[in-house]
Amino acid sequence: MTFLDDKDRIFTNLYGFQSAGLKAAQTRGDWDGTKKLLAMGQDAIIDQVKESGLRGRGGAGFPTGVKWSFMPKAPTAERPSYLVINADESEPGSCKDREILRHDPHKLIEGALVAGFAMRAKAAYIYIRGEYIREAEALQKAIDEAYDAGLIGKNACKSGFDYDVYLHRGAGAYICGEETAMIESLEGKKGQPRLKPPFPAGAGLYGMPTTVNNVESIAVVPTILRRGAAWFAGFGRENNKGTKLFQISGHVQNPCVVEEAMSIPFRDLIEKHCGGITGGWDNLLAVIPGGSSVPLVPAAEIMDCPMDFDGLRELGSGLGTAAVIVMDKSTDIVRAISRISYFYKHESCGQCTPCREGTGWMWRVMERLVTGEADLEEIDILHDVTREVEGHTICALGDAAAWPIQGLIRHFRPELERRIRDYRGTAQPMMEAAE
Ligand code: L3W
Ligand code: SF4
Repeated sequence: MTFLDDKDRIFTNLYGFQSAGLKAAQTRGDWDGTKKLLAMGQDAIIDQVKESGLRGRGGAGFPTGVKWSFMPKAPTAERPSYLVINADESEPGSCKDREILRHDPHKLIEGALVAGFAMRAKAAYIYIRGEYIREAEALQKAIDEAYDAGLIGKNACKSGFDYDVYLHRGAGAYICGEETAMIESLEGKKGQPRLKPPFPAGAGLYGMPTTVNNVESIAVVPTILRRGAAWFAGFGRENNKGTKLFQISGHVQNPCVVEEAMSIPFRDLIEKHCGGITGGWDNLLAVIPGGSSVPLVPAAEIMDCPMDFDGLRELGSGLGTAAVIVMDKSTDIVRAISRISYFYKHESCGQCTPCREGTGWMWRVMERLVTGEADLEEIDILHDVTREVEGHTICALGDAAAWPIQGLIRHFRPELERRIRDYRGTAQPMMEAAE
């Protein structure tokens, strides 16, 4: 395995060793010749992004250049286009966008300009999660600097293109990270997902053509254009290209956020950047590789898995946001998944029945499994309920609530059965203790 060299890192201030301010960002190469990038023209920029193989970094992995190409070629004053940047990073385990917002905000703002220009947008709205207070301050400071320097706003970078960037703070609802709920929230309404289609590219913010992209997806674009699509596509493998921010938490020696080549095998990622598993490799139990929405993968299966969209999909899981949650053998895996169930029950917006009722139902059975109070047959009933929720809801939160439980049943059924046999009544219900 070849690891990513420092010279190939896009996020050169990820750890905040230097200032996040404009001057320091410029010494790192940001805003260098942006006018020339824009002079490539809209279609050429979109083609480069397509050729780079960049896929959305917010969880779904939709090809970024293809998404941009859905936007109208000739928006009008009555029907302008918008770019919405999803900085509502709320997926348990995810904390990569936070580092960009804190330490490399100019990469995001420059990316917002270039992406907005390419899709012929009038403005960008960056929707940041309410809890990211310092990050919002850092980002607003960088936006103000960019306006003062003439990099955005009227005649941005002296390109003749007028472009505004607005920062909008959320109020703590996970569901506002879903793109259409985010759009509703931006419009001043309660953040609840819309039915798709229509996709935002057809009818998004204020009913206008809109693209919603993740922070990382936008922030890498100026570097891709400067260094070339082929350079970016040189990392990873077919269909899974580029560099990627991995966020590794849990039972590793050094939890961290790190930029690596896509498709790095799990074992190499952890050895190189995290100093291994606590208690050694034999102590690894399971990994949730893409944030709390994706099913866990048992230790033996993930060791040599390429950490990318296809590699993890083949294991019945997913790359998601690349939030890698590592669990060693000290983990009560049933309790861990029950806690995730509680999260989805709490965050369900409640507008569709399978999710509103199903998330509560699934969590209550999970709690009975934690304490061993459940009957054996409830394992299959629980699995049936997850199948009824999955794919039958307006947005992906229903799937996200169902998949972790399906993963638990698939890989840890003997443990569930053992608890029911041996454990009945000996553990405290977790949420009663927590609330
Ligand atoms: C036009 C078409 N546009 C698809 C667009 C669509 C969206 C993108 C992907 O969920 C997942 C979710 C989480 N014409 C289109 C089209 N599009 N077909 O492509 O769409 P979709 O529906 O596949 O995904 P989504 O609704 O955006 C995102 C999962 O990511 N997740 C991560 C969550 C992460 C956070 C965070 O903290 N950052 O919340 C982890 O697994 O569960 O499955 O733009 O409009 N024909
Ligand atoms: Fe709301 Fe859940 Fe339906 Fe999504 S799936 S719209 S969160 S009720």
